[in-house]
Amino acid sequence: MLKPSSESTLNTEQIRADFPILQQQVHGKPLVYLDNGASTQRPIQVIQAISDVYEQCYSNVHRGGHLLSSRSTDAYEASREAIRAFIQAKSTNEIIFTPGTTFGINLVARSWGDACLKAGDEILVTEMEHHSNLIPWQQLAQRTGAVIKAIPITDEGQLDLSALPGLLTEKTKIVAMTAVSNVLGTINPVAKIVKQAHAVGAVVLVDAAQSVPHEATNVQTWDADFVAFSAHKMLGPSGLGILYGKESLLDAMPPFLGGGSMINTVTIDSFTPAMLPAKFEAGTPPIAQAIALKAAIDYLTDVGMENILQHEQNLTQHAHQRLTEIEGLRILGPAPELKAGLVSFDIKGMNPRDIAGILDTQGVAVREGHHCAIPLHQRLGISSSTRASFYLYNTLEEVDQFIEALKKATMLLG
Ligand code: 7TS
Repeated sequence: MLKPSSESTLNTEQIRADFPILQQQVHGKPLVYLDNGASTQRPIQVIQAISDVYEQCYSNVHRGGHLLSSRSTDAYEASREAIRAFIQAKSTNEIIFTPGTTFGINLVARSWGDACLKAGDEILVTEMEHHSNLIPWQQLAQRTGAVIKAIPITDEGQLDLSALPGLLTEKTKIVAMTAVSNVLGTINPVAKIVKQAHAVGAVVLVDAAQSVPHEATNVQTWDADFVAFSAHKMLGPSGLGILYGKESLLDAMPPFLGGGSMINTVTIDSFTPAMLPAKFEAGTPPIAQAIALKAAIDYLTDVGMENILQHEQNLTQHAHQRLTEIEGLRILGPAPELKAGLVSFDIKGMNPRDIAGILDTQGVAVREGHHCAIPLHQRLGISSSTRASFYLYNTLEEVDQFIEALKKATMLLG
């Protein structure tokens, strides 16, 4: 086991000063925000970027022949380039603005899936998927007659890769997997699975909602075909996500939604689609959100993604160690060094809703429930759990406050 590091890799005091929302008290206690897996907070730089858009350059993009429209369009495209560089994609044609991870996955299931799947084909998911990376594939299977299979997990909460050779066959057309589990925190070996999937001719979609915000991402090293993530989980605005797709695949796919901006030519009864990426951006996009995401990316890049992951793992390790002080508590998922920054747990005989309610009275915000991963909870033998999820602004002291509040909760509920 690694030793908990008391020396943070990050200057959290300086970072926290950038987050106005963290300065408040809730229920008379300093806010300890540990619900970052659901959505993170925004630094003043991102809030300022949003208000700058509306005060200085807001207009629709790619439309008007006037100055504000070209300013908005330039900023919108500059953000696309910042995202390309952040995830190391080859081209901005591979970066599609969407409303979120869920939308991006549905786009692929509809556009790629309807065109490429037929009855008897197989879709391979994992037992640790968020419903966003399950239901679109179930709907696709209903439409096409394809069959869904799942990579099982081990009792330690990792993917059981020994099952992979038996599951991956020439029938497998797509593997849809999460890079990091939103419940277990497990960091999955994406590149390894992509390699094996490609060997049988399957494409791979990576749900990166919980990984892009927490670790450096290189879509080319992964060699993934599609990668979806959300801005609101990485200091960015809500209502915005990114779908990365390899250019050759996106080029061959039919548009998902029809409307303005996604066409090249139109007659009364036909159209030809626009080139990438416009083909997949029908209608007025989330303009201010997309522009402001660049400020979030600049912030994360300045801090350094390696430093962020290291910091989160220090917090997770400290939380793991201190959680052992609580009787009847079971941590879900593997050892801290195998996880991104979160810890979910179950306490024998106690309802997560009651635990989270008491933590809230102590100023500690956590999430409870099935976390949109019902099949995973069934595999774990429970119906719900409590989750503390960390980000760059959390501190070891906050982990201690969380543990003290949890002890209070167990005393009251015990
Ligand atoms: N995939 C994973 C792995 C997620 O954790 C989430 C959101 C999504 C997809 C969906 O993202 P959206 O932005 O489209 O909603 N996860 C959570 C969570 O764990 N708690 O609240 C939302």
